[in-house]
Amino acid sequence: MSYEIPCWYMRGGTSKGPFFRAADLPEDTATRDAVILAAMGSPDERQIDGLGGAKPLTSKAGILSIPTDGAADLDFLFGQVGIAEGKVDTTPNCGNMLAAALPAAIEAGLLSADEGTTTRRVRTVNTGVIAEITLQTPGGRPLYDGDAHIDGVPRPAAPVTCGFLDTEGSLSGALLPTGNLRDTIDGVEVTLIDNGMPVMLVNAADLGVQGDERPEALDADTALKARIEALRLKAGPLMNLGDVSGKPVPKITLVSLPRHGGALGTRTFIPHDCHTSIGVLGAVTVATAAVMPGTVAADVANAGQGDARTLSIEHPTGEFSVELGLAQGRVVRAALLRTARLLMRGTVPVSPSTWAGP
Ligand code: NQM
Repeated sequence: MSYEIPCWYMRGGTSKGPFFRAADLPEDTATRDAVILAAMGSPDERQIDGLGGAKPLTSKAGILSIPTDGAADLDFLFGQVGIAEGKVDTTPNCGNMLAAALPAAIEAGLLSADEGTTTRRVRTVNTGVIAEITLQTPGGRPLYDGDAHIDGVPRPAAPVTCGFLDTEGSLSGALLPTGNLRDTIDGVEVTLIDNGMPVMLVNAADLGVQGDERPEALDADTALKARIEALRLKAGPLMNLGDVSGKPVPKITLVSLPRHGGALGTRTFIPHDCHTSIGVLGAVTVATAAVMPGTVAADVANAGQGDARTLSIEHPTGEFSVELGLAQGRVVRAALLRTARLLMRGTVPVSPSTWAGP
């Protein structure tokens, strides 16, 4: 027996995946995950029998609902869908998929749009982080075509602006979970920080690389990847994340001097593959470290001055601009630009043996 689940397949920033309404999915978490895995074609390293794109950035899903506690206008539960692994991880945030959550909710009839522009508070249920998202909605419909360009997406599109407050310690409990601006793990100096995404920062030179290599070259360097994973496994418990061997956090960002006039150079592992750009809350966290003297990011960063700064984070396919607001030297606000697009709307047939249907 197979069931048809309504689905809105969206690009959000430099990621993409299906969005579902929570009410259309099984309530029980294990059964819900079995449905999502079946829809995505996991576990299978090619995801050949489903919607997944066989890479971490294209093996993601969003679940939408209207909160009843009034804390936000929309609840977005993010799922990082295992590729070869039959697991949906709802631990981390994803700021790229978040950029698509509001247009998806309007498409799905969960929320209505205002005339002209629509601003709503969207809560990422995974961590409780609330973002203020603004879309263009002429005629009360999400507009996708436009002139805004983000590196990592070939075509321009309508802007989606994302503002974050209160991202400190999203999963680690504190901005600096060890209380230190830098720690030493296996003789390597690292900064362990979480301003929306738990990240371990390492100077690329300390791992014997330049930090401007192509992602494919870094992915092919098995000795480097083994070293990074060994550091990450030790960083996990220090960041209050426990045993992270099967978890997608912390991410690892190799930092280096900027080469294109930006604030600093980055190569980010998520956590085993090198990102073709950088994640949204990953970029907010790296930018935050860059403005904090004493971190390994500050060593290489051109971090600017003042309480309102825009940091251009260089990455493999260009740059990511993060606007930071500081008060007494502390980052209290972050804002950035994304774009999103509806790629397909329809239904996805699934027949997980564990589900008796809607
Ligand atoms: O950091 C990739 C992405 C992400 C996550 C990852 C993200 C974020 O590019 O907020 O957006 O870090 O796995 O979508």
